[in-house]
Amino acid sequence: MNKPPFPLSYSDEVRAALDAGKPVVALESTIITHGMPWPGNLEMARGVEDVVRSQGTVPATIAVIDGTLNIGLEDAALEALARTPDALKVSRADLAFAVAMGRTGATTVAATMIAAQIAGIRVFATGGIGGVHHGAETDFDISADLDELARTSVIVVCAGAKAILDIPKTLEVLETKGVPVVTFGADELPAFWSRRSGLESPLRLDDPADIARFQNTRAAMDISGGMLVANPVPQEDEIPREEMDIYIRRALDKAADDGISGKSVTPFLLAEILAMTDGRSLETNIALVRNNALMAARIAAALNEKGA
Ligand code: PSU
Ligand code: MN
Repeated sequence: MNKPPFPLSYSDEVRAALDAGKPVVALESTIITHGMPWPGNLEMARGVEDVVRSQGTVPATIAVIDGTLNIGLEDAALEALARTPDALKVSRADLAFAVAMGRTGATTVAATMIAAQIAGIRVFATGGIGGVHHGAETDFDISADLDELARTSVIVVCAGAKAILDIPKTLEVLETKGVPVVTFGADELPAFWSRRSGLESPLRLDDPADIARFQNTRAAMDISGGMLVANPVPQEDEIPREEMDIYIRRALDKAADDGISGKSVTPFLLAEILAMTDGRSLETNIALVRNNALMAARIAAALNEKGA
């Protein structure tokens, strides 16, 4: 039986690239609506798209707009979304809800992976992924991003996990689920705003072509699922770990005092840290997303080369 169609739309630029077999990089939108404040969020989103274009690859920012799953947003739609902080934050559980009910929703890493797979896009750049939260052994707060990485064959480039998460537990869950974690150009896993986490990376590669070869080999062996590429923030943009740890601890205490739970936890912590660092964390955040977009573009180009 054919699946019934659902509202799906491609930007002209993405449609043309996919038709021509040109490399495309998916970009998420929760970072725009829930990860950064206006107007820095729009500036970030546009800048990141331009970084992808600078490599001869095409950006596909993904979101649900009034019930249509958009693969690539025209600039006016991108701006409108950036001005909609009350957009739904949609993950695997509610991506189809937003589509079915005609709502507007920003996609998390998990939902963006699903959309990328629908479109045949194999690489995706973000800032940080969701993971296992501190205290997950009692409140079970583990992001759906981890399950998605286990089941959907898309390479996700991030700057590591933020220490607002329990990074050792996040690594354990990824290992259990069979998700490769590859740090680019370093032995130590990065921690988002900081280049160092104190944890050894499970795998290391130094060339985007090797990342492409690794993922292609997994596919050839029928090993389905995504891959997490951790790309350390450039040195000149980082905020050292010792300094970040202080802000993170304070934000976590406040979240506990205020009884924040569920989907609100990550956005709450990010907003608190932004306020505490007087916007410096935002500058670092923008720099690392751009750096990840560049890496994703290089991997997408490598995947496109014959024989990779
Ligand atoms: N982590 C960040 N910045 C983000 C997010 C996570 O450092 O913006 C967003 C991503 O879209 C991610 C989502 O997929 O939050 C995870 O949310 P949750 O923990 O509720 O699954
Ligand atoms: Mn959660």
